Amino acid sequence: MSGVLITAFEAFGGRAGNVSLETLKRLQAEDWGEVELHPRVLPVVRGEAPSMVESFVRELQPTVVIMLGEAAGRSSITPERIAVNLDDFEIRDNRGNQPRNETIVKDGPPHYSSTLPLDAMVHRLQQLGLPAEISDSAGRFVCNHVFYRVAHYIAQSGGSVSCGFIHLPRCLEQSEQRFSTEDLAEGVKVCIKACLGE
Ligand code: PCA
Repeated sequence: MSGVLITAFEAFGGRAGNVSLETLKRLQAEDWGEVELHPRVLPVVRGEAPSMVESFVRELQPTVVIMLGEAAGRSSITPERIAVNLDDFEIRDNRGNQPRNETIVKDGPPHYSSTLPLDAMVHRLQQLGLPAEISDSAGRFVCNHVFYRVAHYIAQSGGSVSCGFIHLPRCLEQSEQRFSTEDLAEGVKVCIKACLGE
């Protein structure tokens, strides 16, 4: 059975909700058949969130790790290509941390690449009629931080886990965007299938 760890974030920056969390709840309610889906929610806190993902990976031994986050300014679903070794928070995280221009892992590589099948995911999203493109920047805030730390952990532990990050645009319920959380959940579902080669 294929184990998929999928994470979403709580609200941050004084906003009421987080589209990644609403999307995760919808995914959780679906029937996954042979796929063992492990949904988990993360605090928007540097350090704490990646440590949680690392312990989920140790505990659950998934074959795929997909982390979801909200990117308010975007209007398409954007699988991230890379995580960079830099924290430069323009706002505070939910514990008040605001590192500026700080390396995430001392002596770590400048970046890690997603090991998810990015082209296949974008193709399948577009087939569903959902705007999607690969993004070259996961930002410099908590999403990039978690992506970098988790990719580093997986690289260090020598495992073959596929790991990557998908930023979601805000949804219809939050803004004038045309996506509903149902659309976004459908989108993430095809991405999961692409990761599993289904
Ligand atoms: N988005 C933020 C952090 C949590 C989230 O959902 C980011 O893009 O870093």
